Amino acid sequence: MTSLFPALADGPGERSEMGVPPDEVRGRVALRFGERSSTYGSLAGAAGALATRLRGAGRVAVWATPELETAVAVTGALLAGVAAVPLNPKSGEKELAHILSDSAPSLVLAAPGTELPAVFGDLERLDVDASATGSAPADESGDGDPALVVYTSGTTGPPKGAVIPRRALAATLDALADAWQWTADDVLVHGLPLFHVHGLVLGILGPLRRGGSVRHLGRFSTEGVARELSEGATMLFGVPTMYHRIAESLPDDPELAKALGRARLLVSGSAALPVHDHERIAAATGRRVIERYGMTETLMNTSVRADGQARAGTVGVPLPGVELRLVEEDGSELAEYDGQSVGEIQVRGANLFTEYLNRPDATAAAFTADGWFRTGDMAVREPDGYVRIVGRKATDLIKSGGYKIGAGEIENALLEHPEVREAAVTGEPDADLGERIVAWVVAADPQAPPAAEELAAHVAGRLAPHKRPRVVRYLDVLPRNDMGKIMKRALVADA
Ligand code: MCA
Ligand code: AMP
Repeated sequence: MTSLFPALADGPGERSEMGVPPDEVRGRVALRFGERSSTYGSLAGAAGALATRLRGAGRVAVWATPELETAVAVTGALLAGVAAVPLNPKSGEKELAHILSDSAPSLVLAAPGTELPAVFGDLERLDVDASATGSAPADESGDGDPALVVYTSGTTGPPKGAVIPRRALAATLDALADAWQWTADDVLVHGLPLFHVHGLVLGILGPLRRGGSVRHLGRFSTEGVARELSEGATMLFGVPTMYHRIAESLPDDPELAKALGRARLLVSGSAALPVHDHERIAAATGRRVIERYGMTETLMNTSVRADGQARAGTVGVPLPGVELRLVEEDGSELAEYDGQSVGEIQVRGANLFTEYLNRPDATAAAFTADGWFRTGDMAVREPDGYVRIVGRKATDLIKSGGYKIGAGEIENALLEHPEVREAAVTGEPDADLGERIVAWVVAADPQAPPAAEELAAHVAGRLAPHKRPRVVRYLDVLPRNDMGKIMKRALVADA
């Protein structure tokens, strides 16, 4: 297929697809992480050198710290035609062991000096040299070849690896360029993690595909956002928790309001942006946050367009190349655009993943016979085609801080604690996180139940800190139906 990154195109006299002479492109800053940055020229050299080394390496894991090396590692793998598996550097042992055995990488790429946990065993480690120089080998990969394997939680069991082909990256990023009028002149700021689609695909690969620039904050802060938007950044990507924190800071921070007012585009995604935060930001800055809706398995499906109307509570219209329909429980398609008829969102298009790695059963269950992907998200359509998400089919999926978390995964981890006899996990509304994880626990010894902090640390250490329960409620017994199944709705109602 044609290059994923025309601005990295190498070779004498070759002109990039943007029609700009390579010399001019090569001197342009592609990536900035704090004090460190990389031009297109130096990125081409570092990623090219890495690609030469990786050629034929099968799959490679990337220890996805929020640093320059992670961007170089993923770019190098893509130039080599090798699939990258981004890993959360805060993953606990159990989660990491699962991902490593499931994805079977041939080596792990990491920034020099970062320590890797023991669970990597004797897997070969390759330090990424962000100042190396080399040329990438000729790109022979096909558009259906895997580009990324991104792990995502389901309702039960351990996370599944969504295999994302190269064509999906190109399709989704080009559709967003159309919707957002996203060009090489844009400078993006974000502080998202680099092991998920939002921060990695949209936030790093997006600017690189456009020939534009990204400034990563290392970690999100309203100060960092204000600084970068005052110093030339044009776009901000964030999850609703980040926009909530911005909305909270705005009354006392006129500089932040001024900086946001200058932005060309403020984009929110990964979960629903509450109307209250949307309105507070609009009132203080004069700018409306636009929402886009996506999923690890589908990349981006819909968005409010840059030239469209940003309406709080809606995620805009299907992106170019994405077919979207609403379907009733019995599988029949809803024809209504009435803002009322609720159906499950199903999508089809070049933006989709190909399969869950090693999980043909789960892959088959995710698609209809005619190739539509079942998102599990419930929505209505407004008369003008805008999609409004109203809920989710599965109550056992929790969205906290923009992270998708399966209740079953946390229940299993809690049950491995010796002082826990029974456990159930639910999500409840949280102004900051959208939903917070609540653990309902029956202690082995009701007189001496394990402390909430201990259970949180237990889950954080095994799975990941963002999966830890924020609240623990102790019960003598869990409510169960006649079949013995835990009645989670009764738990939530009792809270
Ligand atoms: C706290 N910490 C702990 C413990 N408690 N560590 C170990 N054990 C504990 N018991 C540490 C954490 O590691 C972290 O460390 C710090 O305390 C704070 O953690 P946390 O409470 O999780 O952070 P937060 O401040 O609540 O995080 C809010 C956040 C974050 C920054 C908004 O939730 C976030 O980055 N969300 C982005 C999610 C995302 O990118 N989703 C995209 C997937 P330290 O201080 O070192 O950090 S969805 C997607 O990709 C689709 C396609 C889409 O549509 O976008
Ligand atoms: P993930 O599986 O982590 O990629 O998360 C995908 C899920 O995030 C989707 O299925 C939606 O439930 C949710 N999501 C993403 N963007 C939005 C949005 N703008 N509004 C509401 N929900 C969203």
